[in-house]
Amino acid sequence: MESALTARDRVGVQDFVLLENYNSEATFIENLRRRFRENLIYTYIGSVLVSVNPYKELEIYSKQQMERYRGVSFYEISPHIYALSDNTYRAMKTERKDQCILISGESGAGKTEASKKILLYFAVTCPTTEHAAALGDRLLQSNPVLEAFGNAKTLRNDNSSRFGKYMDIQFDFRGAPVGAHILNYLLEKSRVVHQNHGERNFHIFYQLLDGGDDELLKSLELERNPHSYRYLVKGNCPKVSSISDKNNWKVVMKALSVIGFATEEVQKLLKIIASVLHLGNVLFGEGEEEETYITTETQLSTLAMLLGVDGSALREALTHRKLTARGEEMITPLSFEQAVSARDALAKAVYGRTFTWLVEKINQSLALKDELYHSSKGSSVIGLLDIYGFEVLQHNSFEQFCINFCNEKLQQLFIELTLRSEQEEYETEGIAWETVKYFDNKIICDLIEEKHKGIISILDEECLRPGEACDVSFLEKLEDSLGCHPHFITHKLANGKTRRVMSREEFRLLHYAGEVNYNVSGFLDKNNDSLNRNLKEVMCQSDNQILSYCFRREEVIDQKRPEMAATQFKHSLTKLMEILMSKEPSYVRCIKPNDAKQPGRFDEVLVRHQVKYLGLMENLRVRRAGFAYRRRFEAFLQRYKPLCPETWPNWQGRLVDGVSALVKHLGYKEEEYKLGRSKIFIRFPKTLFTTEDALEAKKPEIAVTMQKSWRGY
Ligand code: AD9
Ligand code: MG
Repeated sequence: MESALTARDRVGVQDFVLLENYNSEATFIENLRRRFRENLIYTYIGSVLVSVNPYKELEIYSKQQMERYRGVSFYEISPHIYALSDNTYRAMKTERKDQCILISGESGAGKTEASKKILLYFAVTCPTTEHAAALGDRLLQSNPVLEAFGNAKTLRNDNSSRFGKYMDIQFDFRGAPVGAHILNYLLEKSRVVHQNHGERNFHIFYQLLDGGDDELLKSLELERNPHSYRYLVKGNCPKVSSISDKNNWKVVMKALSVIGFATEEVQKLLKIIASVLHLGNVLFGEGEEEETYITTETQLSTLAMLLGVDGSALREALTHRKLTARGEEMITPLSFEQAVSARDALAKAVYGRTFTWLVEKINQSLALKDELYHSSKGSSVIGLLDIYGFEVLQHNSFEQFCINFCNEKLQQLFIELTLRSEQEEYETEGIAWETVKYFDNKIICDLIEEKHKGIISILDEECLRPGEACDVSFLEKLEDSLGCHPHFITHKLANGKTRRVMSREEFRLLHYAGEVNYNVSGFLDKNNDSLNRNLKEVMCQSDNQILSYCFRREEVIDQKRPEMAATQFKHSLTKLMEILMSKEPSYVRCIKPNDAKQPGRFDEVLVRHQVKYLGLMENLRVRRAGFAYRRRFEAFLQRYKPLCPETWPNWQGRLVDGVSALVKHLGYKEEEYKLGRSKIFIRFPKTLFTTEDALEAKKPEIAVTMQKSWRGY
């Protein structure tokens, strides 16, 4: 039999806190690599779960595996997403405290897969009532629907979530799920009209063309070939080998019906999807007087039919703008470029608002039903956050700016909550708190979000000067106001010279995770996210109820300017932080092992970068400050009691005295450990390993009860 020592050499340690040299990044990565090679994709840092995407199906997610993890304490068996799910669930049930699981990592690291595994674990293992089972079904079925409409193939992930998602699951006092609610964040709408090379539009478009039957396509006046639609082939990659659009179409249609969408509603939804495709094929020409007109009249009438609006009103709204100046309405023709951008703005608005409607509709189906209201009293909630990770692309724009801002906020929360819980634990255990040094990224959050002074405020101000401001003037304003900020850089050097490596259209932010250059081109437009008023007027008269719900009359009448995109996002993040702060957090940190989406490849440079920006070393330092290992007295005694004649086979006295007798017998030195109120704290991993090895040597003599071993190293 392999000894504990050689097993450790081969597969590393299952908790990074047990690394002797915990300050070394190289040791950290080596531990990850060893485990990855053995298909051990999960490792803890204390209670944080680090997960490396295996890019292959592992046989560790079966129902039997779920049973193995039920009710078992975190450290007794090998690390797993089920262990984290089960611990969260039990903490919610026993302590009656709301929990949340925060999943982070870069695109393709496995966040969405992790969140689906957690959901499945709850659906399978929670107590079932008829209602809970039906809710579990709807909950699971909401995934394929949201993925069809909100995910797309990108260069980094064939099924990349292009929106952030936070889901609350509500449990009754018996621990059965009784309701759920989803919040969605910032859908990447620009993808509807443009995709980079090698990327696709949202899955649903391709699913409809590939999977919809002839009759359906005919009624929507669609052709099967995606090449017929300009919006679908900007990235020149309508087919993806790993994806079966046809099968997924069936899955999505079934899911919609399980969730409770009526047939007519699905028809209306599909009309909207088809209308976006037709809208992309509306083309413009320029007359001799530079007036813009539509050259694709048949397309326009099909489009009007599908949108359920008046054709001539739509034509006019796509080529003219209505303005109110000094109480008078004026109609001015749009230039060719303006018409193209009005058309694209309409496509983005129609798709984006329909997506929001879809989430609301799913929420209605998952909502806590009135008749269950009483049984849910005193119940608790588990929240699940699957949100875009830090992004650094070749070309970073407004979307990356928002995504990375979101990650700064989450990092801030993480630092605050981890430190807080460490401190609280030391206090409740009556052990002196040793302060830890860490980088506080509040300075970067302020740089972005501070009122009047931050980047978002400056951006909003520029958006309020139509005609005068442009992307470049926005950059100049940033330079004027923030040029001296230690985390903000542009091409201008303090001595008046220019930094040659940066373009004149970029600003660089020194994020906690690394440096990112943002190109300001398009910032104002994307932040404005506006739709001409006459297009809104046409849309709110639609006879498609989904559209008339999405485009309200009040919006046209109300002249007040709606919040701009970045500010809206900032406010939704503030609310999200409040929600998360009020809950007990658990963390899943996902790592992508290579860029080729291949199993078995562990690219060290790529992994090192992620370890850095996920703040894992910092996390480990906080966790290791002072003590490497801590365990409740009863768990410690239960495991090691065979090593001491006084405690074996049973200790009858107080737990603390038993632990004390045990460690004295084992020869622990005073500086090696401390006894708190309910836990023992051990300073160095070496002490624990020596004890483990002694246990291993004694194993043949030990009763079967001890066999729930830690062989999961
Ligand atoms: V993005 O930010 O939405 O672009 P995610 O969500 O982090 O990204 P995702 O969960 O979609 O990544 O995982 C990407 C792909 O990796 C999946 O489609 C699977 O093919 C693969 N994957 C991820 N996790 C696992 C796993 N535990 N087992 C097997 C996995 N394959
Ligand atoms: Mg995802």
